Amino acid sequence: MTAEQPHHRPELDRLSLTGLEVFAHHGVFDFERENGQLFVVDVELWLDTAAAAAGDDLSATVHYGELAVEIAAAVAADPVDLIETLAERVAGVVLAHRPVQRVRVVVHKPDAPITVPFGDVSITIVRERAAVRAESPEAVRAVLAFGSNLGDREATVKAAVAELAATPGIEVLAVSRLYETVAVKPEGIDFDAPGYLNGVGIVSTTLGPTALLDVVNAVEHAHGRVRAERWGDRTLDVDIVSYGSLEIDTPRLTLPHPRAGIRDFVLVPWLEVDPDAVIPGLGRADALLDLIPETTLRPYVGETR
Ligand code: A4P
Ligand code: MG
Repeated sequence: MTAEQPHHRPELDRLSLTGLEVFAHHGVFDFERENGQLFVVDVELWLDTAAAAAGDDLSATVHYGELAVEIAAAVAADPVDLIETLAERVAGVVLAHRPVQRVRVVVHKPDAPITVPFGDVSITIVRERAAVRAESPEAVRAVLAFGSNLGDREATVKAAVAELAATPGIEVLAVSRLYETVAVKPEGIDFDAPGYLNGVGIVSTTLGPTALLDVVNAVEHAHGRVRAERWGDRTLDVDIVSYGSLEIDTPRLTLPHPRAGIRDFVLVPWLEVDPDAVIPGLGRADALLDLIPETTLRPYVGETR
């Protein structure tokens, strides 16, 4: 079935420019409009630099010095209420450069008027050149697993789903309920660790598998995910359970996810939204679930205090 076949787009190169500081007057409050504050912008550009490298030709790539000046000018321009709006503006400036196929923009507002102590607040968006989307022939069905055991777990997972749904090239087809689950650590089940909320989403995507991983990593990052220890506590984990019928094992990406078939916290929510779910190469999810001896998971009914 063609819809299940991944399209093989060559991997693009990446150029990044981070920590660009601009003083500007964005915000919803009058004092923000009057006084102004610091905005910090990171951009990551996906483009093919082979031609530029072959000819040592600056015109075939993006001049990062000029780009920095353009972004700074765009950020300093007309004040807007939201960092979301600002991020869109920056993405537009970057995509105006022909060689850029895709861009990730992060806008930080480190001095935002928040009444409790905080480290940073930022928005991350990923935008593609329209032609790239149009060129992508087929949409592929992918299954994503969400997990969170730190912070406001429910809000984080819901925000992650919304961010994925808002990403060009991703359409969210179904989302399971959330399940309360006990943390699995390399040593086994850990009742002392904070409990997880787990859920599964089914998406249709025109992004290639690595591009999809880039997006889910960006969403994790935007929710303060830090990677300290294996299977450590986390604000947000988004794994790609499967991508069409693709089976690959590369340093960054293994598909299907190697442990999906032994995890009730993946199989149960997945079966809820797709009773005929199949793990490529492994078989039906319901049969795999039957092999798991006991389960501690239960549907999440909201915080009990
Ligand atoms: N990576 C390779 N393949 C994939 C894929 N299919 N999807 C790479 C996503 N990422 C993939 O992942 C480590 C690296 O795996 C990434 O850099 C990516 O390039 P990570 O998210 O940084 O770390 P992780 O989540 O700790 O690793 P992993 O291997 O995804 O762990 P698991 O097996 O998913 O376990 N207990 C409960 N109750 N609920 C949970 O959700 N999750 C884990 C994580 C442990 N215990 C849990 C839960
Ligand atoms: Mg993970």
